[in-house]
Amino acid sequence: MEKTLVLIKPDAFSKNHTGDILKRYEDEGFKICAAKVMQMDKKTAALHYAEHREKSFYNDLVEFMTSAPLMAVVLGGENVIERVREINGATNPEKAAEGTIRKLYAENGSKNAVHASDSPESAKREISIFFSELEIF
Ligand code: 3AN
Repeated sequence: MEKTLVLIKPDAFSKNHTGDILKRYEDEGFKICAAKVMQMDKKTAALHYAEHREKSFYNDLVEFMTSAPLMAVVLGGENVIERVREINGATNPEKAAEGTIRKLYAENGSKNAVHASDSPESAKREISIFFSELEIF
């Protein structure tokens, strides 16, 4: 079964949107294979966002992602990587399609409610940052 990493980011998590967001994925038929509430440390955030290290928004992004608890989730299902990114919507909520999670819950292009892996390679790498094999069902 294909798997992807989703982070319900500190903005959505602190506003109690987690249940609604998970329901959305479950309603699409995806399985929750692993989940944990945690607060990312700087080292984990740096690993997770390594590809963005040179970007202008990198420091603010790490600051935000480590500022408060979030929920890390592994979702499984057919074509889950591509489908979850469609359900999440565009990075900038102003450009996100109606009914997408970011259209509903994102504050802006940074505090944008959810993260989801963008390729099989990213999914494998990102899942291993947050979960051990034994924690994934
Ligand atoms: P996505 O999460 O839609 O795949 P990426 O991978 O381009 O977007 O960016 C990773 C994260 O970096 C985004 N989820 C968002 O929090 C932040 N980000 C991306 N672009 C910007 C931007 N222009 N300004 C501020 N934060 C940004």
